Amino acid sequence: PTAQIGVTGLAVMGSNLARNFARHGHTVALHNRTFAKTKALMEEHGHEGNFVPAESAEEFVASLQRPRRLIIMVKAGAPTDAVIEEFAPLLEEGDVIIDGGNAHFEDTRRREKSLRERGLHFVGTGISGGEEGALNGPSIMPGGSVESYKSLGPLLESISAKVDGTPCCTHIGPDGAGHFVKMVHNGIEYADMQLIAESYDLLRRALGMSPGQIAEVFRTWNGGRLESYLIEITAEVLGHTDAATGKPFVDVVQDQAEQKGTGRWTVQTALDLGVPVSGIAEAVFARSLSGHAELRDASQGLPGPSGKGLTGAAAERFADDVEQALYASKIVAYAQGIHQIEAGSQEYGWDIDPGAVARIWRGGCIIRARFLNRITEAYAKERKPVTLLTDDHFAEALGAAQDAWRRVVTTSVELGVPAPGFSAALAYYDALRSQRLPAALVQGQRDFFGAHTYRRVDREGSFHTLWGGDRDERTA
Ligand code: NBP
Repeated sequence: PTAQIGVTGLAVMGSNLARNFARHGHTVALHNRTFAKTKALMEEHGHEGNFVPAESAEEFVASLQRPRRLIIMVKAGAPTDAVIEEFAPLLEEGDVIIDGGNAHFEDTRRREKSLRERGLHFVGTGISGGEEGALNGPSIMPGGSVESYKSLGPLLESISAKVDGTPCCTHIGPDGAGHFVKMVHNGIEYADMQLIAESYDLLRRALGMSPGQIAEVFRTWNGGRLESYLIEITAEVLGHTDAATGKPFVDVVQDQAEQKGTGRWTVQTALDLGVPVSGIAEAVFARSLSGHAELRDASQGLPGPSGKGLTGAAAERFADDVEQALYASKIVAYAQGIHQIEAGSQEYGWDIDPGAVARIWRGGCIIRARFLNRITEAYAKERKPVTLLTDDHFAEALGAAQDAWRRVVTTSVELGVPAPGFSAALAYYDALRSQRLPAALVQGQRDFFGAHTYRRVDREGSFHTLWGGDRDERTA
């Protein structure tokens, strides 16, 4: 056998990963259910490196050096289980099956457990960066055992994106940790995109700027602390003119955002873990709201505010205000996502280092951004921050941004421009800084109607007030 790694599932992601491995000097075994795809890949790109095409599963497995490492890049869900079942019986103890698809981490936990019992390593791996990333360097988030990473890690690190010479790939933690972190990455991506979209909407509707002018604003922002892939492509999209109509591209696209489900998984999981990811949730809901055409049609006649737009000094500074609001809200989205990663890590015993996660998100993936360096620094400190918001750097940035952030939310409310991402982020910030929350009243209500009991600020124990009687307090 000559191949160091094998890829089965040669649609766009699998093909590009295989080519990426080959370009880095690895011999790559190729397999796909439909052999025509394998042949097509060989014809088009066979000259790029050392490939070993295989028609059958047996041939494919036989071409792999031991411990065998084979990456499955097929459609997530039942196809992944089918492929695992096809290959597992052909493998031997210590071999490593890698699932690079977008699997739910609970599926990954189940598969890992069952394959571990059969003496095989199973590595659920998050891969971000889309087709382009798969070919030129993605961000890679592998789960699975420490032992599997010893033989697999160097291969994955060699094809990953690099930032300052550091690979955007690290062992995240056991079993489903990699797919969990990829899921939260996508949740943060939803929030990031929503916040950028709200910034554009406010600049357009409050200041009357054209998409082309707003593209320029984003280009400027991309030269500063907001520098990131998403800001960069936003400027490109806003600056693009539709060839057929000559109109701004953004004006000819239907305003109904679609989703594949990883944002929804993030929020569902956060609900289960009891983690308040309000910014990510608003982003997911904003997409589903946009898709409800019937609600929006029926609501066209609803009255709006009398405010028209900004003028004078408020207009002058508004773009700068939005930049501040965007940066502050982005910090909140990442703080919430990291909280979820920490909660998942605790629940499942993964021991994930948030600083290392931020480090491998600096390149290759969709949310790659300059400010991720700051997150890595925050978690490299002797005393880890309880929340990203209270790390010195971020606390200072939030403090400096908050007046502008409040003005932006106020303006959105006054003009009737929805900004659920900005408002949710600000409400989260204010909730964390509040000494007392009205949750005390909620506890009183719960005790009143359901005898759910409450704890007191001044004494240990649980209490219940006899609301229907003499209102005496009892120890519960
Ligand atoms: P697809 O998700 O479109 O899957 C197509 C591949 O799955 C083909 O190779 C197909 O084989 C194979 N397949 C199917 Br469908 N059912 C099968 C079965 N029962 N047995 C064996 N093979 C089967 O490919 P993709 O877009 O390249 O994505 C691959 C994975 O990577 C997915 O999990 C996706 O969510 C994830 N991902 C995608 C992106 C992206 O940007 N596209 C980014 C990150 C992750 P055939 O040729 O014989 O039909």
